[in-house]
Amino acid sequence: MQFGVISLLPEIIEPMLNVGVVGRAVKQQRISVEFAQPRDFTNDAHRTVDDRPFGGGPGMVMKPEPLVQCIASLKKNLPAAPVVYLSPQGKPLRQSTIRRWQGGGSLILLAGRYEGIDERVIDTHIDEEVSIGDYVLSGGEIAAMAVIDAISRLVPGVLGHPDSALEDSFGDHGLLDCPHYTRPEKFDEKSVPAVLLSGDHQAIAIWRRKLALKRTWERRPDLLANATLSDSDKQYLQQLEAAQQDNEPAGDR
Ligand code: 9WO
Repeated sequence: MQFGVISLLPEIIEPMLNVGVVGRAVKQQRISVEFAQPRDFTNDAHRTVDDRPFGGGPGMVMKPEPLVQCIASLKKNLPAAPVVYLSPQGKPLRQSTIRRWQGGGSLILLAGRYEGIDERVIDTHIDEEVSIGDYVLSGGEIAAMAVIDAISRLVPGVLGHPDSALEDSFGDHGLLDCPHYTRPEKFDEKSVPAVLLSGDHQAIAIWRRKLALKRTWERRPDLLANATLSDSDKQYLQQLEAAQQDNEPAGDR
């Protein structure tokens, strides 16, 4: 997977390329990251990349010319890469988008600063504008890092266990993950659910599926609309709905 990243502050992103899952992927040459610096595409002595907003108001806007030249420069090596702008105004990022981008093999990420970028860059040079959540950061770098991390762990060979990328939250079924436990068996007066110690692999799989469904139903019911559900999954969800209608205390479900 080849990434191009446009940023005024690549120093924010660089450390992640040396550590953890992403660091290993870089060292194994399964991913690469090429940076483009907008200041390198200015002509004035001050290397100006921002300017005052037309119409007035506070803050500064990133000038279009250096950004468009950064995109063109990265496209020399990544001609087929979609160009993604990270912003709170973007469409919510989902695991399905991450999978699609990974499948494409290359991606250009534009991390903005200040109050944003000139809208005409978005109109004609950005393929997708995406948000990683409904909050405002001081720049797009942390959002770009989230995208690089999420894609990298899907690249073949990057994770040790080939199934571990598929089996977690959103992996194949589009549900939240079930709870996890490790030793000790008793901690803070709380025991590990007995089924997990039973050695009955089928009972464990059923228990995990139910807890994934219950959590998703409780915390993120919006995800159920697009989840892959079997008939017994649907039956269990109807059970949860019925119990709620009967006003059963949540702890009894
Ligand atoms: C700054 C600002 C200051 C005063 C009034 C309104 C304001 N809006 C912004 C703003 O949105 N700045 C952005 C900073 C411009 C684009 C890059 N920045 C950014 C990206 N902040 N947060 C993101 C982001 C990206 C993806 N998902 C969530 C947040």
